[in-house]
Amino acid sequence: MNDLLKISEEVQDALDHHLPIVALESTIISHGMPYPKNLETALNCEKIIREKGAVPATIAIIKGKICVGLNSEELAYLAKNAQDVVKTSRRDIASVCAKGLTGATTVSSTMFIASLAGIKIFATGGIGGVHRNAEVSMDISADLEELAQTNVAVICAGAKAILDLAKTLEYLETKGVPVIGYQTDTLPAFYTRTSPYKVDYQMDSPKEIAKMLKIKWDLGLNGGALITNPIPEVFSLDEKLMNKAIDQALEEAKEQHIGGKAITPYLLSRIKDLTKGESLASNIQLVYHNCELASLIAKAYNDLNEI
Ligand code: PSU
Ligand code: MN
Repeated sequence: MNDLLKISEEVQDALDHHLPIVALESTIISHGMPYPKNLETALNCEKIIREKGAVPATIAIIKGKICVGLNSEELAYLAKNAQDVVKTSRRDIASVCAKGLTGATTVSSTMFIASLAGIKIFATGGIGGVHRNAEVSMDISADLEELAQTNVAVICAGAKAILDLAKTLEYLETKGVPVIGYQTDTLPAFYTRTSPYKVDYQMDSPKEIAKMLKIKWDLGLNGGALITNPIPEVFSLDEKLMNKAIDQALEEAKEQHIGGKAITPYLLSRIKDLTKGESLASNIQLVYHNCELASLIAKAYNDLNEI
Protein backbone atom coordinates (compact mmCIF):
# COMPACT_ATOMS: atom_id res chain seq x y z
CA MET A 1 0.00 0.00 0.00
CA ASN A 2 2.73 2.43 1.01
CA ASP A 3 4.27 2.61 -2.42
CA LEU A 4 0.82 3.07 -4.01
CA LEU A 5 -0.26 6.01 -1.85
CA LYS A 6 1.83 9.17 -2.05
CA ILE A 7 0.92 11.89 0.41
CA SER A 8 2.62 15.25 -0.12
CA GLU A 9 4.81 16.66 2.62
CA GLU A 10 2.38 19.50 3.30
CA VAL A 11 -0.60 17.17 3.67
CA GLN A 12 1.35 14.65 5.74
CA ASP A 13 2.44 17.42 8.06
CA ALA A 14 -1.18 18.58 8.38
CA LEU A 15 -2.29 15.02 9.15
CA ASP A 16 0.46 14.58 11.75
CA HIS A 17 -0.45 17.84 13.47
CA HIS A 18 -4.24 17.42 13.18
CA LEU A 19 -4.62 20.55 11.06
CA PRO A 20 -7.83 21.10 9.08
CA ILE A 21 -7.55 19.67 5.55
CA VAL A 22 -9.81 20.10 2.52
CA ALA A 23 -9.66 17.52 -0.28
CA LEU A 24 -10.15 18.62 -3.90
CA GLU A 25 -10.98 16.49 -6.95
CA SER A 26 -9.15 16.55 -10.28
CA THR A 27 -11.79 15.55 -12.85
CA ILE A 28 -13.03 19.12 -12.59
CA ILE A 29 -9.51 20.14 -13.75
CA SER A 30 -9.00 17.67 -16.60
CA HIS A 31 -12.56 17.07 -17.78
CA GLY A 32 -14.73 19.75 -16.18
CA MET A 33 -13.14 22.96 -17.43
CA PRO A 34 -10.98 24.03 -20.40
CA TYR A 35 -7.31 25.07 -20.22
CA PRO A 36 -6.07 27.55 -19.00
CA LYS A 37 -9.05 28.45 -16.78
CA ASN A 38 -8.90 24.99 -15.20
CA LEU A 39 -5.32 25.47 -14.00
CA GLU A 40 -6.02 28.96 -12.74
CA THR A 41 -9.03 27.62 -10.85
CA ALA A 42 -7.15 24.68 -9.35
CA LEU A 43 -4.38 26.97 -8.08
CA ASN A 44 -6.85 29.54 -6.72
CA CYS A 45 -8.81 26.83 -4.87
CA GLU A 46 -5.64 25.84 -3.04
CA LYS A 47 -4.84 29.48 -2.32
CA ILE A 48 -8.32 30.20 -0.93
CA ILE A 49 -8.19 27.15 1.34
CA ARG A 50 -4.80 28.23 2.70
CA GLU A 51 -6.03 31.79 3.25
CA LYS A 52 -8.94 30.40 5.25
CA GLY A 53 -6.54 28.51 7.49
CA ALA A 54 -6.83 24.97 6.13
CA VAL A 55 -4.53 22.79 4.05
CA PRO A 56 -5.59 21.83 0.48
CA ALA A 57 -5.16 18.25 -0.71
CA THR A 58 -5.82 17.91 -4.42
CA ILE A 59 -6.17 14.25 -5.33
CA ALA A 60 -5.26 12.43 -8.57
CA ILE A 61 -3.49 9.32 -9.80
CA ILE A 62 -0.13 10.24 -11.33
CA LYS A 63 1.63 7.51 -13.31
CA GLY A 64 -0.05 4.80 -11.29
CA LYS A 65 0.50 6.40 -7.89
CA ILE A 66 -2.42 7.62 -5.80
CA CYS A 67 -1.42 11.18 -4.92
CA VAL A 68 -2.87 13.25 -2.11
CA GLY A 69 -1.53 16.79 -2.47
CA LEU A 70 -0.14 17.73 -5.89
CA ASN A 71 2.68 20.07 -6.88
CA SER A 72 2.26 22.77 -9.51
CA GLU A 73 3.78 20.65 -12.32
CA GLU A 74 1.32 17.85 -11.60
CA LEU A 75 -1.60 20.29 -11.58
CA ALA A 76 -0.38 21.80 -14.86
CA TYR A 77 -0.08 18.35 -16.44
CA LEU A 78 -3.66 17.45 -15.49
CA ALA A 79 -4.89 20.80 -16.80
CA LYS A 80 -3.09 20.65 -20.16
CA ASN A 81 -3.31 16.99 -21.10
CA ALA A 82 -6.95 16.05 -20.66
CA GLN A 83 -6.76 13.64 -23.61
CA ASP A 84 -4.10 11.57 -21.82
CA VAL A 85 -5.77 11.64 -18.42
CA VAL A 86 -8.32 8.95 -17.56
CA LYS A 87 -11.55 10.12 -15.95
CA THR A 88 -11.24 7.92 -12.89
CA SER A 89 -14.22 6.99 -10.78
CA ARG A 90 -14.22 4.25 -8.13
CA ARG A 91 -14.20 1.38 -10.60
CA ASP A 92 -11.20 2.75 -12.50
CA ILE A 93 -8.81 3.25 -9.58
CA ALA A 94 -7.19 -0.19 -9.51
CA SER A 95 -6.84 -0.47 -13.30
CA VAL A 96 -5.35 3.01 -13.66
CA CYS A 97 -2.81 2.14 -10.93
CA ALA A 98 -2.03 -1.29 -12.39
CA LYS A 99 -1.35 0.20 -15.81
CA GLY A 100 0.72 3.09 -14.44
CA LEU A 101 -1.68 5.61 -16.00
CA THR A 102 -2.56 9.12 -14.93
CA GLY A 103 -6.13 9.61 -13.79
CA ALA A 104 -8.24 12.57 -12.74
CA THR A 105 -10.45 11.60 -9.84
CA THR A 106 -14.21 12.19 -9.78
CA VAL A 107 -16.23 12.82 -6.64
CA SER A 108 -16.51 9.07 -5.98
CA SER A 109 -12.82 8.24 -6.24
CA THR A 110 -11.74 11.46 -4.52
CA MET A 111 -13.98 10.58 -1.56
CA PHE A 112 -12.55 7.08 -1.43
CA ILE A 113 -8.94 8.29 -1.54
CA ALA A 114 -9.54 11.16 0.89
CA SER A 115 -10.96 8.66 3.34
CA LEU A 116 -7.96 6.37 2.81
CA ALA A 117 -5.69 9.28 3.76
CA GLY A 118 -7.81 10.26 6.77
CA ILE A 119 -9.39 13.40 5.28
CA LYS A 120 -13.06 14.07 6.06
CA ILE A 121 -13.92 17.28 4.23
CA PHE A 122 -13.99 17.68 0.44
CA ALA A 123 -14.91 20.71 -1.68
CA THR A 124 -16.07 20.58 -5.29
CA GLY A 125 -18.48 22.24 -7.72
CA GLY A 126 -21.29 19.77 -8.33
CA ILE A 127 -21.78 16.06 -7.83
CA GLY A 128 -22.89 13.49 -10.34
CA GLY A 129 -26.35 12.05 -9.79
CA VAL A 130 -29.27 10.30 -11.39
CA HIS A 131 -29.41 11.35 -15.02
CA ARG A 132 -32.61 12.39 -16.71
CA ASN A 133 -34.16 9.40 -18.42
CA ALA A 134 -32.29 7.09 -16.01
CA GLU A 135 -35.35 4.83 -15.92
CA VAL A 136 -34.28 3.83 -19.45
CA SER A 137 -30.48 4.40 -19.49
CA MET A 138 -29.80 3.35 -15.87
CA ASP A 139 -27.18 6.11 -15.81
CA ILE A 140 -26.65 6.84 -12.13
CA SER A 141 -23.33 8.34 -11.07
CA ALA A 142 -21.02 6.29 -8.86
CA ASP A 143 -20.82 9.46 -6.75
CA LEU A 144 -24.12 8.54 -5.11
CA GLU A 145 -23.00 5.06 -4.08
CA GLU A 146 -19.80 6.53 -2.68
CA LEU A 147 -21.79 9.03 -0.65
CA ALA A 148 -23.71 6.05 0.66
CA GLN A 149 -20.64 4.34 2.06
CA THR A 150 -17.61 6.61 2.53
CA ASN A 151 -17.23 8.89 5.54
CA VAL A 152 -16.45 12.16 3.79
CA ALA A 153 -18.55 15.33 3.66
CA VAL A 154 -18.87 16.82 0.18
CA ILE A 155 -19.38 20.57 -0.03
CA CYS A 156 -20.94 21.44 -3.39
CA ALA A 157 -23.35 23.87 -5.04
CA GLY A 158 -26.02 21.22 -5.46
CA ALA A 159 -26.41 19.23 -8.65
CA LYS A 160 -26.80 20.55 -12.16
CA ALA A 161 -30.10 20.47 -13.97
CA ILE A 162 -28.45 18.15 -16.53
CA LEU A 163 -29.49 15.60 -13.92
CA ASP A 164 -32.88 14.59 -12.60
CA LEU A 165 -32.73 16.40 -9.27
CA ALA A 166 -35.84 14.78 -7.83
CA LYS A 167 -34.53 11.27 -8.52
CA THR A 168 -31.09 12.23 -7.23
CA LEU A 169 -32.65 13.31 -3.92
CA GLU A 170 -34.71 10.11 -3.73
CA TYR A 171 -31.58 8.03 -4.27
CA LEU A 172 -29.72 9.91 -1.54
CA GLU A 173 -32.64 9.38 0.82
CA THR A 174 -32.71 5.65 0.13
CA LYS A 175 -28.97 5.45 0.82
CA GLY A 176 -29.21 7.41 4.06
CA VAL A 177 -27.19 10.40 2.90
CA PRO A 178 -28.08 13.65 4.69
CA VAL A 179 -28.59 16.61 2.36
CA ILE A 180 -27.91 19.86 4.18
CA GLY A 181 -28.53 23.38 2.90
CA TYR A 182 -26.05 25.98 4.11
CA GLN A 183 -28.15 28.98 5.09
CA THR A 184 -30.94 27.77 2.83
CA ASP A 185 -33.89 25.35 3.01
CA THR A 186 -33.91 24.85 -0.76
CA LEU A 187 -31.69 22.59 -2.84
CA PRO A 188 -29.45 24.83 -4.96
CA ALA A 189 -29.13 23.80 -8.62
CA PHE A 190 -25.50 24.75 -9.28
CA TYR A 191 -25.93 27.80 -11.56
CA THR A 192 -28.99 28.95 -9.65
CA ARG A 193 -29.52 29.43 -5.92
CA THR A 194 -32.79 27.57 -5.85
CA SER A 195 -34.67 24.63 -7.32
CA PRO A 196 -38.18 23.30 -6.75
CA TYR A 197 -36.80 20.94 -4.07
CA LYS A 198 -36.16 21.23 -0.36
CA VAL A 199 -33.07 20.02 1.48
CA ASP A 200 -33.49 17.81 4.56
CA TYR A 201 -32.14 20.40 6.98
CA GLN A 202 -31.01 23.96 6.85
CA MET A 203 -27.86 24.65 8.86
CA ASP A 204 -26.58 28.17 9.30
CA SER A 205 -23.07 27.77 10.67
CA PRO A 206 -20.00 25.64 9.91
CA LYS A 207 -20.07 24.68 13.59
CA GLU A 208 -23.56 23.19 13.35
CA ILE A 209 -22.55 21.22 10.24
CA ALA A 210 -19.39 19.98 11.98
CA LYS A 211 -21.43 18.90 14.97
CA MET A 212 -23.83 16.94 12.76
CA LEU A 213 -20.90 15.20 11.01
CA LYS A 214 -19.25 14.30 14.29
CA ILE A 215 -22.46 12.86 15.73
CA LYS A 216 -23.11 10.92 12.54
CA TRP A 217 -19.70 9.30 12.42
CA ASP A 218 -19.39 8.84 16.20
CA LEU A 219 -22.62 6.85 16.03
CA GLY A 220 -21.21 4.66 13.29
CA LEU A 221 -23.67 6.01 10.73
CA ASN A 222 -21.30 5.33 7.88
CA GLY A 223 -21.43 7.22 4.63
CA GLY A 224 -20.97 10.76 3.46
CA ALA A 225 -23.02 13.90 3.72
CA LEU A 226 -23.91 16.40 1.07
CA ILE A 227 -23.51 20.01 2.13
CA THR A 228 -25.09 22.25 -0.47
CA ASN A 229 -23.94 25.86 -0.71
CA PRO A 230 -25.85 28.16 -3.07
CA ILE A 231 -23.84 30.07 -5.67
CA PRO A 232 -23.37 33.73 -4.61
CA GLU A 233 -26.24 35.86 -5.95
CA VAL A 234 -24.00 38.02 -8.16
CA PHE A 235 -22.74 34.99 -10.06
CA SER A 236 -26.02 33.11 -10.36
CA LEU A 237 -27.41 32.67 -13.86
CA ASP A 238 -30.85 33.05 -15.35
CA GLU A 239 -32.74 29.79 -14.89
CA LYS A 240 -34.61 29.96 -18.22
CA LEU A 241 -31.42 30.65 -20.15
CA MET A 242 -29.60 27.79 -18.45
CA ASN A 243 -32.45 25.35 -18.96
CA LYS A 244 -32.51 26.22 -22.65
CA ALA A 245 -28.77 25.53 -22.97
CA ILE A 246 -29.10 22.31 -20.95
CA ASP A 247 -32.01 21.06 -23.07
CA GLN A 248 -30.12 21.76 -26.28
CA ALA A 249 -26.95 20.06 -24.99
CA LEU A 250 -28.97 17.00 -23.92
CA GLU A 251 -30.64 16.86 -27.34
CA GLU A 252 -27.27 17.01 -29.11
CA ALA A 253 -25.81 14.32 -26.85
CA LYS A 254 -28.74 12.08 -27.78
CA GLU A 255 -28.32 12.73 -31.52
CA GLN A 256 -24.62 11.90 -31.27
CA HIS A 257 -25.24 8.80 -29.13
CA ILE A 258 -22.96 10.03 -26.38
CA GLY A 259 -23.28 8.02 -23.21
CA GLY A 260 -21.39 6.38 -20.35
CA LYS A 261 -18.63 8.34 -18.68
CA ALA A 262 -18.36 10.74 -21.64
CA ILE A 263 -21.79 12.28 -21.16
CA THR A 264 -21.08 14.58 -18.18
CA PRO A 265 -17.90 16.15 -19.67
CA TYR A 266 -19.72 16.53 -23.01
CA LEU A 267 -22.69 18.31 -21.46
CA LEU A 268 -20.47 20.60 -19.35
CA SER A 269 -18.47 21.66 -22.37
CA ARG A 270 -21.54 22.20 -24.63
CA ILE A 271 -23.29 24.25 -21.96
CA LYS A 272 -20.21 26.42 -21.65
CA ASP A 273 -20.19 27.05 -25.42
CA LEU A 274 -23.94 27.60 -25.62
CA THR A 275 -23.81 30.21 -22.86
CA LYS A 276 -20.73 31.82 -24.46
CA GLY A 277 -18.54 31.09 -21.48
CA GLU A 278 -20.90 32.64 -18.96
CA SER A 279 -21.53 29.29 -17.28
CA LEU A 280 -17.78 28.71 -16.88
CA ALA A 281 -17.28 31.99 -15.03
CA SER A 282 -20.12 31.08 -12.64
CA ASN A 283 -18.83 27.54 -12.26
CA ILE A 284 -15.43 28.86 -11.17
CA GLN A 285 -16.90 31.28 -8.65
CA LEU A 286 -19.12 28.68 -7.01
CA VAL A 287 -16.16 26.35 -6.60
CA TYR A 288 -14.23 29.12 -4.79
CA HIS A 289 -17.23 29.75 -2.59
CA ASN A 290 -17.37 26.05 -1.71
CA CYS A 291 -13.64 26.00 -0.90
CA GLU A 292 -14.22 28.78 1.61
CA LEU A 293 -17.12 27.01 3.32
CA ALA A 294 -15.28 23.67 3.31
CA SER A 295 -12.29 25.29 5.04
CA LEU A 296 -14.54 26.69 7.76
CA ILE A 297 -16.24 23.31 8.23
CA ALA A 298 -12.86 21.53 8.34
CA LYS A 299 -11.73 23.94 11.05
CA ALA A 300 -14.95 23.60 13.05
CA TYR A 301 -14.80 19.79 12.76
CA ASN A 302 -11.21 19.80 13.98
CA ASP A 303 -12.09 22.04 16.92
CA LEU A 304 -14.79 19.59 18.00
CA ASN A 305 -12.37 16.70 17.88
CA GLU A 306 -9.68 18.54 19.84
CA ILE A 307 -11.98 18.96 22.84
N1 PSU B 1 -20.52 18.02 -12.39
C1 PSU B 1 -19.97 19.23 -12.61
N2 PSU B 1 -18.64 19.33 -12.87
C2 PSU B 1 -17.84 18.23 -12.88
C3 PSU B 1 -18.43 16.96 -12.62
C4 PSU B 1 -19.76 16.91 -12.39
O1 PSU B 1 -20.67 20.23 -12.61
O2 PSU B 1 -16.63 18.36 -13.14
C5 PSU B 1 -17.55 15.75 -12.59
C6 PSU B 1 -17.24 15.36 -11.13
O3 PSU B 1 -15.93 14.84 -11.08
C7 PSU B 1 -18.22 14.24 -10.87
C8 PSU B 1 -18.26 13.57 -12.22
O4 PSU B 1 -17.83 13.35 -9.85
O5 PSU B 1 -18.24 14.64 -13.15
C9 PSU B 1 -19.49 12.71 -12.39
O6 PSU B 1 -19.38 11.99 -13.57
P1 PSU B 1 -20.46 10.88 -13.92
O7 PSU B 1 -21.73 11.64 -14.19
O8 PSU B 1 -19.90 10.20 -15.13
O9 PSU B 1 -20.56 9.99 -12.74
MN1 MN C 1 -22.76 7.74 -15.68
